[in-house]
Amino acid sequence: MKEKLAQLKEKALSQIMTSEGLDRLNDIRVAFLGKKGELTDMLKSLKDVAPEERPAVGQMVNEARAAIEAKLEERRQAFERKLREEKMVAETIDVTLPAKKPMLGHRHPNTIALEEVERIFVGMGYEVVEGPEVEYDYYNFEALNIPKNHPARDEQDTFYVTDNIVLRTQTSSVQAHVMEQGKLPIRIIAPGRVFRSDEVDATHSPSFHQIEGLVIDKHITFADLKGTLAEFAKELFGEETKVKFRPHHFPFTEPSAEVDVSCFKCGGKGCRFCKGSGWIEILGCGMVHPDVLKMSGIDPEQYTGFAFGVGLERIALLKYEIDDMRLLYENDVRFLKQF
Ligand code: 2NL
Repeated sequence: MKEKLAQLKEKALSQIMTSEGLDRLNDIRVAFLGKKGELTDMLKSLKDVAPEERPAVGQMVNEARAAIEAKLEERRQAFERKLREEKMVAETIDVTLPAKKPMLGHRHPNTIALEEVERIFVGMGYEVVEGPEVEYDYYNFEALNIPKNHPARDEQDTFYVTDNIVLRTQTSSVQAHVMEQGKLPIRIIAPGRVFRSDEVDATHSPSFHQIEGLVIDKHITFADLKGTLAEFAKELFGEETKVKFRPHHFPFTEPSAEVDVSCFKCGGKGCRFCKGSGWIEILGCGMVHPDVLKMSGIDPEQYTGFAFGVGLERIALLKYEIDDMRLLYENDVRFLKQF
């Protein structure tokens, strides 16, 4: 019996020492110490041992049990330590790695250009006003001296919603509302989306953006218009920029002009950018037509004013040297993230 006990103990200890994994360790515990385990069996057969030897053999069984349990515990702790270490290695974080940069959005070139133009005019005391994109024919055309059958209506191929409602072709419609409200003087810019039934190409789109300006007060002259736009051009394109006013015609202004700025690439000498001329066209303007003032209830004998209209996309394309307007609408991140 003693012999068998010693063998059993050795067998258990060696199995424990060579076991791999916590599951296997538990199997060994059940095989030796469980209800039907080998050591438990041996404890049951203690009754066959001579009574005088029972205490000594019983003590040996207990010692064997204690030794096996101690070894199981030792092995279990070793496994757990190993698992913990493996986990630590696997989960190591290299705190010296450069952090992932969060993706940052960019302002659209149109937005940058708009904010720049707004900054300039707000700095000169203008207010920014907005109005609806869907507009009555009256505010888009009639109030601006463009009656039905006027050829200007064909130039600005209009999207009609109904017979007398259109998608605005210019933000003058917003300014027509402000004039009609009758609070004078007026010093505003009206930026916004406008619509014209144009085919898409490098310089045209059926929907683009315009910024119009309007000043109405007593004693406003063409000199005020020239000074204002000269200052605007300098702020937008640089202190060296010169402006040139060429006679033009718009139905809503008289006299009217188109304005060129000296090429900010070559300074006016002529280059690829200004197509050799040294000048770049940027806007249209003029003195508000007396009939336009009258139509809004403003007395042209007392008040005069000037107005101008500039294409936002045109400014953005020029300032950021973009050669195709379509890039502004495609929202390709590779393009947008350059600004
Ligand atoms: C252009 C020309 C222009 C105006 C817009 C205007 C507005 C009112 C009264 C009179 Cl309420 N005129 N706007 C005047 C001259 C030119 O725009 O070529 N824009 C891109």
